[in-house]
Amino acid sequence: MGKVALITGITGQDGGHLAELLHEKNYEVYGIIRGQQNPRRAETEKLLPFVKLIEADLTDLSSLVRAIQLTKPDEVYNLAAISHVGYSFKDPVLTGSVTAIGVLNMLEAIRLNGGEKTIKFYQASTSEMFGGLDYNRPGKGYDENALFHPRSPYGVAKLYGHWITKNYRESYGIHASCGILFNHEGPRRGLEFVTRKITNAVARIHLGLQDGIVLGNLDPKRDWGYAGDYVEGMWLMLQQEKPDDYVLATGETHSIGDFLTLAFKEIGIDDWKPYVRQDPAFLRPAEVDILLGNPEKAEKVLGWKRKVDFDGLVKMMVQNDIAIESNNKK
Ligand code: NDP
Ligand code: GDR
Repeated sequence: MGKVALITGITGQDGGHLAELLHEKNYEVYGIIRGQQNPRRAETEKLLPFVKLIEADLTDLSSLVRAIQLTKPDEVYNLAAISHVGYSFKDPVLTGSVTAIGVLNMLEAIRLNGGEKTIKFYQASTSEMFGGLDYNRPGKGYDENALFHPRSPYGVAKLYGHWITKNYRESYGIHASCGILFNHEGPRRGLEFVTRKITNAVARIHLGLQDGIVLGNLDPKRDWGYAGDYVEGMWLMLQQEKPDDYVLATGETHSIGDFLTLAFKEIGIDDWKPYVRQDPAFLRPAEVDILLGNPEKAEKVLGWKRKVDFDGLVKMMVQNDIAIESNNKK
Protein backbone atom coordinates (compact mmCIF):
# COMPACT_ATOMS: atom_id res chain seq x y z
CA MET A 1 0.00 0.00 0.00
CA GLY A 2 1.05 3.60 -0.65
CA LYS A 3 0.55 6.60 1.60
CA VAL A 4 -2.40 7.12 3.95
CA ALA A 5 -4.69 10.13 3.49
CA LEU A 6 -7.41 11.40 5.81
CA ILE A 7 -10.03 13.66 4.19
CA THR A 8 -12.58 15.76 6.08
CA GLY A 9 -15.65 16.72 4.02
CA ILE A 10 -15.71 13.34 2.27
CA THR A 11 -19.46 13.63 1.50
CA GLY A 12 -18.92 16.96 -0.27
CA GLN A 13 -18.11 17.76 -3.88
CA ASP A 14 -14.32 18.08 -3.49
CA GLY A 15 -14.04 15.19 -1.02
CA GLY A 16 -15.33 12.76 -3.65
CA HIS A 17 -13.07 14.02 -6.44
CA LEU A 18 -10.02 14.07 -4.18
CA ALA A 19 -10.69 10.58 -2.81
CA GLU A 20 -10.86 9.22 -6.37
CA LEU A 21 -7.62 10.95 -7.33
CA LEU A 22 -5.77 9.61 -4.26
CA HIS A 23 -7.18 6.13 -4.77
CA GLU A 24 -5.82 6.17 -8.34
CA LYS A 25 -2.46 7.12 -6.85
CA ASN A 26 -2.59 4.03 -4.61
CA TYR A 27 -3.30 5.88 -1.34
CA GLU A 28 -5.22 4.24 1.47
CA VAL A 29 -8.06 6.75 1.86
CA TYR A 30 -9.99 7.51 5.07
CA GLY A 31 -12.87 9.95 5.16
CA ILE A 32 -14.41 11.70 8.14
CA ILE A 33 -18.20 11.55 8.24
CA ARG A 34 -20.28 13.35 10.86
CA GLY A 35 -23.62 12.62 12.50
CA GLN A 36 -25.37 9.58 13.87
CA GLN A 37 -27.29 9.04 10.64
CA ASN A 38 -25.67 11.14 7.97
CA PRO A 39 -28.14 11.14 5.03
CA ARG A 40 -25.23 11.18 2.54
CA ARG A 41 -23.54 8.11 3.97
CA ALA A 42 -25.16 5.54 1.64
CA GLU A 43 -24.52 7.67 -1.44
CA THR A 44 -20.89 8.18 -0.38
CA GLU A 45 -20.36 4.46 0.26
CA LYS A 46 -21.73 3.72 -3.20
CA LEU A 47 -19.69 6.37 -4.99
CA LEU A 48 -16.46 5.78 -3.03
CA PRO A 49 -16.47 2.10 -1.97
CA PHE A 50 -12.70 2.16 -1.38
CA VAL A 51 -12.90 4.91 1.31
CA LYS A 52 -12.91 3.84 4.96
CA LEU A 53 -15.30 6.11 6.83
CA ILE A 54 -14.46 7.35 10.35
CA GLU A 55 -17.13 9.03 12.50
CA ALA A 56 -15.95 12.42 13.74
CA ASP A 57 -17.00 16.06 13.78
CA LEU A 58 -14.86 19.14 13.19
CA THR A 59 -16.35 20.76 16.30
CA ASP A 60 -15.33 17.80 18.52
CA LEU A 61 -11.58 17.84 19.18
CA SER A 62 -11.64 14.45 20.92
CA SER A 63 -13.17 12.79 17.86
CA LEU A 64 -10.43 14.27 15.65
CA VAL A 65 -7.68 13.13 18.04
CA ARG A 66 -9.16 9.64 17.79
CA ALA A 67 -9.37 9.84 13.98
CA ILE A 68 -5.66 10.72 13.75
CA GLN A 69 -4.76 7.90 16.16
CA LEU A 70 -6.80 5.36 14.22
CA THR A 71 -5.66 6.28 10.73
CA LYS A 72 -2.04 7.46 11.27
CA PRO A 73 -2.18 9.58 8.10
CA ASP A 74 0.70 10.87 5.99
CA GLU A 75 -1.56 13.62 4.63
CA VAL A 76 -4.67 15.35 6.03
CA TYR A 77 -6.92 17.30 3.66
CA ASN A 78 -9.26 19.58 5.63
CA LEU A 79 -12.18 20.14 3.24
CA ALA A 80 -15.03 20.11 5.76
CA ALA A 81 -16.84 23.39 6.37
CA ILE A 82 -20.18 25.10 6.49
CA SER A 83 -19.46 26.15 2.91
CA HIS A 84 -22.57 28.01 1.72
CA VAL A 85 -21.99 31.76 1.87
CA GLY A 86 -25.70 32.67 2.01
CA TYR A 87 -26.38 30.12 4.75
CA SER A 88 -23.48 31.46 6.83
CA PHE A 89 -25.49 34.67 7.40
CA LYS A 90 -28.33 32.60 8.86
CA ASP A 91 -26.15 30.44 11.12
CA PRO A 92 -23.07 32.60 11.75
CA VAL A 93 -22.09 31.12 15.11
CA LEU A 94 -22.17 27.54 13.83
CA THR A 95 -20.21 28.71 10.79
CA GLY A 96 -17.56 30.10 13.14
CA SER A 97 -17.45 26.85 15.14
CA VAL A 98 -17.02 24.60 12.11
CA THR A 99 -15.31 26.71 9.46
CA ALA A 100 -12.95 28.63 11.79
CA ILE A 101 -12.44 26.73 15.07
CA GLY A 102 -12.82 23.38 13.28
CA VAL A 103 -9.51 24.09 11.49
CA LEU A 104 -7.81 24.75 14.82
CA ASN A 105 -9.29 21.53 16.22
CA MET A 106 -7.83 19.54 13.31
CA LEU A 107 -4.40 21.16 13.70
CA GLU A 108 -4.49 20.53 17.44
CA ALA A 109 -5.46 16.89 16.88
CA ILE A 110 -2.35 16.54 14.68
CA ARG A 111 -0.09 18.32 17.19
CA LEU A 112 -1.42 16.51 20.27
CA ASN A 113 -0.65 13.23 18.51
CA GLY A 114 2.92 14.41 17.81
CA GLY A 115 2.17 14.61 14.09
CA GLU A 116 3.46 18.12 13.42
CA LYS A 117 6.73 16.82 11.92
CA THR A 118 5.28 13.85 10.03
CA ILE A 119 1.78 14.76 8.82
CA LYS A 120 1.25 17.10 5.87
CA PHE A 121 -1.85 19.30 6.11
CA TYR A 122 -4.00 20.97 3.43
CA GLN A 123 -6.43 23.75 4.37
CA ALA A 124 -9.29 24.64 2.00
CA SER A 125 -9.00 28.43 1.90
CA THR A 126 -11.14 30.45 -0.48
CA SER A 127 -11.40 33.45 -2.78
CA GLU A 128 -14.25 34.61 -0.51
CA MET A 129 -11.46 35.92 1.78
CA PHE A 130 -10.77 38.66 -0.84
CA GLY A 131 -14.34 39.89 -0.91
CA GLY A 132 -14.24 41.66 -4.28
CA LEU A 133 -14.11 45.21 -2.88
CA ASP A 134 -10.55 46.22 -3.70
CA TYR A 135 -10.90 44.77 -7.17
CA ASN A 136 -8.36 46.97 -8.88
CA ARG A 137 -6.11 44.59 -10.72
CA PRO A 138 -7.64 44.45 -14.18
CA GLY A 139 -6.41 41.57 -16.26
CA LYS A 140 -4.39 40.14 -13.40
CA GLY A 141 -6.80 39.18 -10.67
CA TYR A 142 -6.22 38.35 -7.03
CA ASP A 143 -2.99 36.57 -6.21
CA GLU A 144 -1.52 35.26 -2.95
CA ASN A 145 -0.48 38.78 -1.88
CA ALA A 146 -3.80 40.55 -2.47
CA LEU A 147 -5.62 42.23 0.43
CA PHE A 148 -8.26 40.28 2.34
CA HIS A 149 -11.67 41.82 3.00
CA PRO A 150 -14.19 39.00 3.63
CA ARG A 151 -17.87 39.92 3.16
CA SER A 152 -19.69 37.12 5.00
CA PRO A 153 -19.49 35.10 8.23
CA TYR A 154 -18.20 32.29 5.99
CA GLY A 155 -15.42 34.45 4.53
CA VAL A 156 -14.41 35.72 7.97
CA ALA A 157 -14.35 32.17 9.38
CA LYS A 158 -12.23 30.97 6.45
CA LEU A 159 -9.79 33.81 7.04
CA TYR A 160 -9.30 32.54 10.61
CA GLY A 161 -8.71 29.02 9.23
CA HIS A 162 -6.19 30.44 6.74
CA TRP A 163 -4.21 32.35 9.36
CA ILE A 164 -4.26 29.65 12.03
CA THR A 165 -2.88 27.23 9.43
CA LYS A 166 -0.06 29.67 8.60
CA ASN A 167 0.47 30.22 12.32
CA TYR A 168 0.90 26.47 13.00
CA ARG A 169 3.35 26.30 10.08
CA GLU A 170 5.38 29.16 11.55
CA SER A 171 5.05 28.07 15.19
CA TYR A 172 5.43 24.31 15.05
CA GLY A 173 7.02 23.68 11.65
CA ILE A 174 4.06 21.66 10.37
CA HIS A 175 4.01 21.10 6.59
CA ALA A 176 0.70 22.98 6.25
CA SER A 177 -0.42 24.58 2.97
CA CYS A 178 -3.46 26.66 2.11
CA GLY A 179 -5.06 26.43 -1.30
CA ILE A 180 -6.87 29.70 -2.01
CA LEU A 181 -9.36 28.23 -4.43
CA PHE A 182 -11.74 30.23 -6.60
CA ASN A 183 -15.20 28.75 -7.35
CA HIS A 184 -15.03 25.27 -8.79
CA GLU A 185 -18.08 23.38 -9.91
CA GLY A 186 -19.13 20.21 -11.67
CA PRO A 187 -21.79 17.50 -11.79
CA ARG A 188 -21.33 16.81 -8.05
CA ARG A 189 -21.89 20.40 -6.95
CA GLY A 190 -24.61 20.75 -4.31
CA LEU A 191 -27.98 21.95 -5.64
CA GLU A 192 -27.83 24.92 -3.26
CA PHE A 193 -25.05 26.60 -5.27
CA VAL A 194 -26.04 28.83 -8.18
CA THR A 195 -24.37 26.89 -11.03
CA ARG A 196 -25.91 23.53 -10.20
CA LYS A 197 -29.23 25.17 -9.33
CA ILE A 198 -29.24 26.60 -12.86
CA THR A 199 -28.12 23.45 -14.70
CA ASN A 200 -30.60 21.28 -12.81
CA ALA A 201 -33.44 23.70 -13.58
CA VAL A 202 -32.41 23.94 -17.24
CA ALA A 203 -32.45 20.14 -17.51
CA ARG A 204 -35.90 20.00 -15.91
CA ILE A 205 -37.23 22.76 -18.19
CA HIS A 206 -35.88 20.81 -21.17
CA LEU A 207 -37.73 17.69 -20.00
CA GLY A 208 -40.97 19.56 -19.26
CA LEU A 209 -40.67 18.99 -15.50
CA GLN A 210 -40.46 22.66 -14.48
CA ASP A 211 -41.39 26.06 -15.99
CA GLY A 212 -38.68 28.38 -14.75
CA ILE A 213 -36.12 29.21 -12.11
CA VAL A 214 -36.05 31.64 -9.17
CA LEU A 215 -32.70 33.28 -8.43
CA GLY A 216 -31.24 36.19 -6.47
CA ASN A 217 -28.63 38.65 -7.74
CA LEU A 218 -27.68 37.97 -11.37
CA ASP A 219 -24.90 40.57 -11.64
CA PRO A 220 -22.05 39.02 -9.62
CA LYS A 221 -19.10 37.64 -11.56
CA ARG A 222 -17.15 34.56 -10.58
CA ASP A 223 -13.98 32.77 -11.70
CA TRP A 224 -15.54 29.34 -12.30
CA GLY A 225 -13.43 26.22 -12.89
CA TYR A 226 -13.98 22.46 -12.78
CA ALA A 227 -13.63 20.71 -9.39
CA GLY A 228 -11.85 17.69 -10.90
CA ASP A 229 -9.00 19.96 -12.00
CA TYR A 230 -8.71 21.69 -8.62
CA VAL A 231 -8.25 18.58 -6.43
CA GLU A 232 -5.12 17.81 -8.44
CA GLY A 233 -3.74 21.17 -7.28
CA MET A 234 -4.50 20.28 -3.63
CA TRP A 235 -2.49 17.08 -3.97
CA LEU A 236 0.39 18.87 -5.74
CA MET A 237 0.66 21.35 -2.84
CA LEU A 238 1.35 18.53 -0.39
CA GLN A 239 3.97 16.96 -2.66
CA GLN A 240 6.22 20.06 -2.48
CA GLU A 241 9.31 20.04 -0.30
CA LYS A 242 8.15 23.22 1.49
CA PRO A 243 4.61 24.19 2.52
CA ASP A 244 3.18 27.36 0.97
CA ASP A 245 -0.07 29.03 -0.13
CA TYR A 246 -1.36 28.97 -3.70
CA VAL A 247 -4.23 30.48 -5.66
CA LEU A 248 -6.05 28.05 -7.97
CA ALA A 249 -8.23 29.84 -10.53
CA THR A 250 -8.91 30.04 -14.25
CA GLY A 251 -7.98 33.71 -14.75
CA GLU A 252 -11.39 34.41 -16.35
CA THR A 253 -14.51 35.90 -14.82
CA HIS A 254 -18.12 35.49 -15.99
CA SER A 255 -21.46 36.79 -14.72
CA ILE A 256 -24.38 34.63 -13.67
CA GLY A 257 -26.08 35.99 -16.79
CA ASP A 258 -23.23 34.51 -18.89
CA PHE A 259 -23.73 31.16 -17.15
CA LEU A 260 -27.48 31.29 -17.85
CA THR A 261 -26.86 32.12 -21.53
CA LEU A 262 -24.61 29.09 -22.07
CA ALA A 263 -26.78 26.72 -20.01
CA PHE A 264 -29.99 27.64 -21.88
CA LYS A 265 -28.13 27.52 -25.21
CA GLU A 266 -27.35 23.87 -24.44
CA ILE A 267 -31.11 23.11 -24.65
CA GLY A 268 -31.63 25.28 -27.72
CA ILE A 269 -33.05 28.38 -25.96
CA ASP A 270 -31.41 31.71 -26.94
CA ASP A 271 -33.22 34.04 -24.52
CA TRP A 272 -33.29 32.87 -20.88
CA LYS A 273 -35.05 35.98 -19.53
CA PRO A 274 -38.63 34.66 -19.79
CA TYR A 275 -37.62 31.65 -17.69
CA VAL A 276 -35.88 33.48 -14.82
CA ARG A 277 -37.57 35.27 -11.93
CA GLN A 278 -35.69 37.12 -9.18
CA ASP A 279 -36.62 36.85 -5.49
CA PRO A 280 -35.08 39.03 -2.75
CA ALA A 281 -35.08 35.91 -0.51
CA PHE A 282 -31.89 34.85 -2.32
CA LEU A 283 -30.08 38.17 -1.81
CA ARG A 284 -27.29 38.35 0.75
CA PRO A 285 -26.80 41.13 3.34
CA ALA A 286 -23.41 41.83 1.72
CA GLU A 287 -22.39 40.60 -1.71
CA VAL A 288 -19.08 39.77 -3.39
CA ASP A 289 -19.55 41.49 -6.74
CA ILE A 290 -16.57 40.19 -8.67
CA LEU A 291 -13.87 37.55 -8.29
CA LEU A 292 -11.02 36.92 -10.68
CA GLY A 293 -8.00 34.86 -9.66
CA ASN A 294 -4.42 34.87 -10.84
CA PRO A 295 -3.06 31.28 -10.81
CA GLU A 296 0.46 32.18 -12.06
CA LYS A 297 2.26 30.92 -8.95
CA ALA A 298 0.51 27.52 -8.97
CA GLU A 299 1.16 27.17 -12.69
CA LYS A 300 4.85 28.01 -12.30
CA VAL A 301 5.71 26.22 -9.03
CA LEU A 302 3.28 23.28 -9.02
CA GLY A 303 2.97 22.84 -12.79
CA TRP A 304 -0.82 23.00 -12.25
CA LYS A 305 -3.09 23.99 -15.14
CA ARG A 306 -6.87 23.79 -15.39
CA LYS A 307 -8.07 21.59 -18.24
CA VAL A 308 -11.82 22.28 -18.50
CA ASP A 309 -12.84 25.72 -19.78
CA PHE A 310 -16.01 27.68 -18.95
CA ASP A 311 -18.01 26.45 -21.96
CA GLY A 312 -16.96 22.85 -21.31
CA LEU A 313 -17.94 23.14 -17.65
CA VAL A 314 -21.46 24.45 -18.36
CA LYS A 315 -22.01 21.82 -21.05
CA MET A 316 -20.81 19.01 -18.75
CA MET A 317 -23.13 20.14 -15.94
CA VAL A 318 -26.23 20.57 -18.14
CA GLN A 319 -25.73 17.20 -19.86
CA ASN A 320 -25.19 15.47 -16.51
CA ASP A 321 -28.41 16.95 -15.11
CA ILE A 322 -30.35 15.98 -18.24
CA ALA A 323 -29.14 12.38 -17.75
CA ILE A 324 -30.08 12.36 -14.04
CA GLU A 325 -33.49 13.96 -14.55
CA SER A 326 -34.33 11.71 -17.53
CA ASN A 327 -33.56 8.70 -15.36
CA ASN A 328 -35.72 10.03 -12.51
CA LYS A 329 -38.56 10.61 -14.98
CA LYS A 330 -38.63 6.95 -16.09
P1 NDP B 1 -19.35 20.93 0.28
O1 NDP B 1 -20.31 21.90 0.88
O2 NDP B 1 -19.76 20.13 -0.90
O3 NDP B 1 -18.86 19.93 1.43
C1 NDP B 1 -18.67 20.35 2.76
C2 NDP B 1 -18.34 19.14 3.60
O4 NDP B 1 -18.13 19.56 4.97
C3 NDP B 1 -19.44 18.08 3.63
O5 NDP B 1 -18.84 16.83 3.46
C4 NDP B 1 -20.00 18.20 5.05
O6 NDP B 1 -20.49 17.00 5.57
C5 NDP B 1 -18.74 18.59 5.81
N1 NDP B 1 -19.02 19.14 7.14
C6 NDP B 1 -19.81 20.20 7.43
N2 NDP B 1 -19.83 20.39 8.77
C7 NDP B 1 -19.03 19.44 9.32
C8 NDP B 1 -18.64 19.13 10.65
N3 NDP B 1 -19.08 19.82 11.70
N4 NDP B 1 -17.80 18.09 10.86
C9 NDP B 1 -17.35 17.35 9.80
N5 NDP B 1 -17.70 17.59 8.52
C10 NDP B 1 -18.52 18.63 8.29
O7 NDP B 1 -18.01 21.76 -0.08
P2 NDP B 1 -17.02 21.61 -1.32
O8 NDP B 1 -16.67 20.20 -1.51
O9 NDP B 1 -17.53 22.43 -2.44
O10 NDP B 1 -15.75 22.42 -0.77
C11 NDP B 1 -14.74 21.78 0.01
C12 NDP B 1 -14.03 22.83 0.86
O11 NDP B 1 -13.43 23.82 0.01
C13 NDP B 1 -14.96 23.60 1.79
O12 NDP B 1 -14.21 23.87 2.97
C14 NDP B 1 -15.25 24.89 1.06
O13 NDP B 1 -15.56 25.91 1.96
C15 NDP B 1 -13.91 25.12 0.37
N6 NDP B 1 -13.98 25.84 -0.90
C16 NDP B 1 -14.84 25.42 -1.88
C17 NDP B 1 -14.85 26.05 -3.09
C18 NDP B 1 -15.77 25.64 -4.17
O14 NDP B 1 -15.96 26.40 -5.13
N7 NDP B 1 -16.33 24.44 -4.13
C19 NDP B 1 -13.93 27.20 -3.37
C20 NDP B 1 -13.06 27.50 -2.27
C21 NDP B 1 -13.09 26.85 -1.09
P3 NDP B 1 -22.07 16.65 5.79
O15 NDP B 1 -22.40 15.69 4.71
O16 NDP B 1 -22.08 16.03 7.13
O17 NDP B 1 -22.83 17.94 5.70
P1 GDR C 1 -20.35 31.48 -3.76
O1 GDR C 1 -21.27 30.46 -4.57
O2 GDR C 1 -21.13 32.35 -2.86
O3 GDR C 1 -19.48 32.16 -4.78
O4 GDR C 1 -19.49 30.48 -2.85
P2 GDR C 1 -22.86 30.46 -4.88
O5 GDR C 1 -23.01 29.56 -6.05
O6 GDR C 1 -23.64 30.17 -3.66
O7 GDR C 1 -23.14 31.98 -5.29
C1 GDR C 1 -22.51 32.59 -6.40
C2 GDR C 1 -23.19 33.90 -6.70
O8 GDR C 1 -24.50 33.66 -7.21
C3 GDR C 1 -25.42 34.54 -6.60
N1 GDR C 1 -26.77 33.96 -6.66
C4 GDR C 1 -27.18 32.84 -6.05
N2 GDR C 1 -26.50 31.97 -5.26
C5 GDR C 1 -27.18 30.88 -4.81
N3 GDR C 1 -26.52 29.98 -4.06
N4 GDR C 1 -28.51 30.68 -5.09
C6 GDR C 1 -29.23 31.55 -5.87
O9 GDR C 1 -30.42 31.36 -6.11
C7 GDR C 1 -28.53 32.68 -6.38
N5 GDR C 1 -28.90 33.71 -7.18
C8 GDR C 1 -27.84 34.47 -7.34
C9 GDR C 1 -24.88 34.72 -5.19
O10 GDR C 1 -25.43 35.86 -4.57
C10 GDR C 1 -23.38 34.82 -5.50
O11 GDR C 1 -23.05 36.12 -5.86
C11 GDR C 1 -18.93 29.29 -3.38
C12 GDR C 1 -18.87 28.24 -2.25
O12 GDR C 1 -18.46 27.01 -2.79
C13 GDR C 1 -17.88 28.66 -1.18
O13 GDR C 1 -17.72 27.60 -0.24
C14 GDR C 1 -16.53 28.95 -1.85
O14 GDR C 1 -15.57 29.37 -0.90
C15 GDR C 1 -16.70 30.02 -2.91
O15 GDR C 1 -17.63 29.55 -3.89
C16 GDR C 1 -15.38 30.34 -3.63
